[in-house]
Amino acid sequence: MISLLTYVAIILGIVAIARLVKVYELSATLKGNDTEEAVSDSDTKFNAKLMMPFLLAFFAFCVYLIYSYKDNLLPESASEHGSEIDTLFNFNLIITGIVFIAVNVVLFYFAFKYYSRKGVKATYFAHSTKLEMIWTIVPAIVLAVIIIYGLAVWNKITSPVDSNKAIVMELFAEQFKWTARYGGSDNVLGESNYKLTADMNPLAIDTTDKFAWDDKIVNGEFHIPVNKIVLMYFRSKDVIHSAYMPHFRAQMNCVPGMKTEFHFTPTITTAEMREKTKNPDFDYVLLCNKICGATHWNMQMKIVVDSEADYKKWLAEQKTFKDKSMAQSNVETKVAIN
Ligand SMILES: [Cu+2]
Repeated sequence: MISLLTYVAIILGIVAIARLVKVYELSATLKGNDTEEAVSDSDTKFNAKLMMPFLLAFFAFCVYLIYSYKDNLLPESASEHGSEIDTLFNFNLIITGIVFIAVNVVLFYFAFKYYSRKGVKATYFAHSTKLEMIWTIVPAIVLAVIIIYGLAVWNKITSPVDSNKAIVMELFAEQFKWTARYGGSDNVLGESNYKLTADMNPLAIDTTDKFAWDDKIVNGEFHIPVNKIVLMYFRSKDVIHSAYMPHFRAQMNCVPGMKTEFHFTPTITTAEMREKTKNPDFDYVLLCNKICGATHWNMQMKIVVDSEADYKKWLAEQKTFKDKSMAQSNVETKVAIN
């Protein structure tokens, strides 16, 4: 594929140089004010005729691109609200697609149809109220529909959720990794304050807050149960990151010094999705979608969607914040003694 593109680029480069030489010759002739000689009728006609094959080749290339990259598209959405996002996306794609096709057809067809002919003058008018009304009002209506529909979907998806009915957790972003924290047995996240950030306390958790003691902190991968609302809070240690979970059609900025939130309900377990995609290695993934530094590209964490029983089993195996800090302080004490 790359080699084919290289050949195409070389051929286009040669064509471009040939045209530049021609332009140089034409401008030399024009300097002698001999315009009739410079642009011959047959030249204009030839260029006009090229417009239609170019248009067809251009659309064929677009279709080829869509076909060859279709495997990189996301599988069906794995969250409750995801289908609404997909419908909204497709609605926008259809509208912009219609405009894209119409504009290009008209652009090249008119250039072909109305090429310069000797003795034929173009109609000239300086102003047309009717025309200006059409090209102002029609796009205004279409844009209003797109924006109002988009806002309605967004308001529905982000409407507040009862935290008692949800699994409360947090995603903590830093250059260049993610850490997940769960509310623990009380399902409440302990308070945090960026001023408490320390080597021993990288998540800046308030250790005096009892709600924090049973919090579970996990790295590498995190699990969520299927068909349960997951209420996620987001924080960042350093710069703005963006928590992006493409399969759940979910994304939220992680901003230093403040908490953001998003909630969604996963509907397909990892095992089910592996069957659906016929890919035994399929995994849901959390990515950073804001260029945040040198290894931003690799800032990711695996997400596992489990049955509720499996999720509970996994969570029970994770150490609590208190256990972890006790273990940590024991190590510190031993080091001090030695
Ligand atoms: Cu990042």
